[in-house]
Amino acid sequence: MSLKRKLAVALAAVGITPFFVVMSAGTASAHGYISSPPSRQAMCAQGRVSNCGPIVYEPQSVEGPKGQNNCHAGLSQFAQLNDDSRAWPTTQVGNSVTFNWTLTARHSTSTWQYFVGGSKIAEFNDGGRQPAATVTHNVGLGGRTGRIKLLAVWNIADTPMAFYSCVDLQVGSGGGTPTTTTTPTTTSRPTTTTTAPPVGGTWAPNTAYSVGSQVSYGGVNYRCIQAHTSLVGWEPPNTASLWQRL
Ligand SMILES: [Cu+2]
Repeated sequence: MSLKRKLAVALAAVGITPFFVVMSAGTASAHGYISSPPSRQAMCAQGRVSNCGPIVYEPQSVEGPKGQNNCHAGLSQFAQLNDDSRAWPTTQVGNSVTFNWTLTARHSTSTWQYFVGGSKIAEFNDGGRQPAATVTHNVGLGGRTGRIKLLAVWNIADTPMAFYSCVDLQVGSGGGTPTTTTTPTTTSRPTTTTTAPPVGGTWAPNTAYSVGSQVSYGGVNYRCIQAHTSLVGWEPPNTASLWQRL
């Protein structure tokens, strides 16, 4: 083998390495969902809606083939998300809404789409770029009022798949920012939506916490004030609506 040939082989090997790194990152089970205003899967994960099934453990996993017009990506295990007969809580908003996505895997993205009643009301084209861990879009609701179910779709650039989030909104007049109204309050909320017993010890993600559970985080003790299943990013110092500092 000539020196030139050896060099070519070596370069090819180097070139393959990052390819495998990218592939292994792509197999992560974590993806993304709309965290505020709370999507249906966020409502379930936070314990604000009960009897949701396994979505409470992985609100970021509503993934299915592109082009669907439903809330559960066609996945039978998440069928509850598509059940409009459930009493999904709404978030009061004005005619312009800021949607926040929490991405636990930053897949390269073609488009973000927003639908109401089957009509596309907004689209953002990322041109295949990799998004940040949080993504924010401002979407006008086109003068719609009253209760609406909005479907948001995250279309992945390098797979045939998309992620689906439905958000139930109560659209009032007068605009304003919705962020203050999405903060969970302590009034009139079911407090026994998870079955896990109180958990002591150190805070951990992907754990069901019930009201009254006590944890420590960063050397500080906290008490759970709203039942939820924890996620990375929901550490007690970041979630005053879930944890009260003791
Ligand atoms: Cu993913």
